[in-house]
Amino acid sequence: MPLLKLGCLHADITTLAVDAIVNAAKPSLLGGGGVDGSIHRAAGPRLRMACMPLGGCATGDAKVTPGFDLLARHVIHTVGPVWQGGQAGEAGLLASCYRRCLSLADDLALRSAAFPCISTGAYGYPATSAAQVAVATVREHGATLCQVEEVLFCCFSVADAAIYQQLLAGSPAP
Ligand code: AR6
Repeated sequence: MPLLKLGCLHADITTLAVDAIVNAAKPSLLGGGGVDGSIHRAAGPRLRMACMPLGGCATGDAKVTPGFDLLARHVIHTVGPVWQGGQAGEAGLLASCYRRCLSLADDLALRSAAFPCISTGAYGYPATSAAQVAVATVREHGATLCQVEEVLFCCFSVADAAIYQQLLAGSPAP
């Protein structure tokens, strides 16, 4: 069983040539702003067509489509929780997003996947707490019999990348 390698980078996720990029989508899966809007623009209109029959996606769940015009072969769409102060099960739902995405990637025998910082934009989840959930959940998955060999945390800001760098180095986040 290969060991799961974790990394982070400061990039636009639509430029990554990985087996799957993850989209921080809305429940309708029909496109929106933020990373969702960028992914739909870069993938082209066939992505929305592929999302239409999926029947939406519940918070904490994930669904997969082809990547169409993207370099990534697949898009795994997940719906993160809206931050409500931290007492509404947000951490569990966010962890579920990472688990479900990795489980779909395993089902498809994908080797590499890149995640944006799910829920930390329009949905308001504090960046450091979200990164702690993300890294812990992906590490837990890596301790199972998983197919995925490399997970990248794709940060759109230098500040987010610094948080992940510290967490991946084993230090407490800033
Ligand atoms: N590449 C990587 N990360 C990005 C990119 C990009 N091109 N663009 C933004 N980010 P958000 P959410 C980062 O708001 O909080 C949408 O309208 C961004 O800096 O995209 O889960 C959906 O349709 C932030 O760190 O997603 C939903 O309605 C992270 O991606 C809702 O927003 C997530 O920010 C989902 O909200």
